[in-house]
Amino acid sequence: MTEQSTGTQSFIAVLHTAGHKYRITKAVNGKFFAIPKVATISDALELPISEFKSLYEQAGSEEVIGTLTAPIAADSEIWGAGVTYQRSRDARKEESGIPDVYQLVYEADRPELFFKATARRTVGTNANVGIRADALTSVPEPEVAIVVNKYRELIGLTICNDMTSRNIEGENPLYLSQAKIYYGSNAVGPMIRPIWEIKDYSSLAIDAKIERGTNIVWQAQTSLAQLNRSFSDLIEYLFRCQSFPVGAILSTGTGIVPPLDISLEAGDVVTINVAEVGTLINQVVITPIDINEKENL
Ligand code: DO4
Ligand code: MG
Repeated sequence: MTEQSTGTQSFIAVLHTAGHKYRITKAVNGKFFAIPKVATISDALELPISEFKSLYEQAGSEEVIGTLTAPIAADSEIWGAGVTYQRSRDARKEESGIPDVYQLVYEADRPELFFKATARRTVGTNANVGIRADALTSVPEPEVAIVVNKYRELIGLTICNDMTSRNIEGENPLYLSQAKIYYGSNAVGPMIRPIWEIKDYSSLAIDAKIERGTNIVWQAQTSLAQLNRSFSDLIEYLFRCQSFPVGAILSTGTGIVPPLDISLEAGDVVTINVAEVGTLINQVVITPIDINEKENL
């Protein structure tokens, strides 16, 4: 029997084990099981979805023990899409000295796509995310991320916190890479919900908050119904003129952005919940250092 027919939820989870930094498993009821013939997310994303699903459904006999980490592999590429929600467009226009580019990209056929992270710059749930020591203002970007195999098939959904150094991007959009890519600038997880277990993802609720000590300093919500692009359109553009032999994770953009007077501080806790997908929780540190080398190796 499949999880769908029994109503039990399952997730694609990655564990840091004694022998493997990024071991793929199937999580059911708090336990993690080996998936036959598949050791990593990259192995899974090299297979057509029908083959991977069939192996995934066979998992359940060999339990794997380890610590939950980001649902990626050592060679994963994580990409971002930008200005895909009206709220993101408006926030960029407010913060930027050059607002027109955001209006133009929101309306254009071609989406904004950017390289976001490698495994080294990515953490999972309950790990630390970073704010740049040289940024004046930093914000979380709570996003639904799509996991796509090498055949452009959508395998599942996860959550991405596309951490952003707001004043650096605001000063000049050409500083985007510095605003978006640094140690600890990306959190993904906690796990991947297989797409075949989600009946209708078109309007999943997305909630986020920043806690500082015992106070909630910001919280907001949106839904995937507000996304101004389709997943298939984003995938089609991502795969134009390039291939992804071990698949890719594409974060689909933020629909909630804090007001200009809110900036992350060390010690803050960022929580992002996406219905049917899970809750990603990260504590904030100031990062001149390689978070993954310090904490997760
Ligand atoms: O244009 C800059 C990046 C936008 C972004 O990351 C988002 O809208 O989520
Ligand atoms: Mg973003």
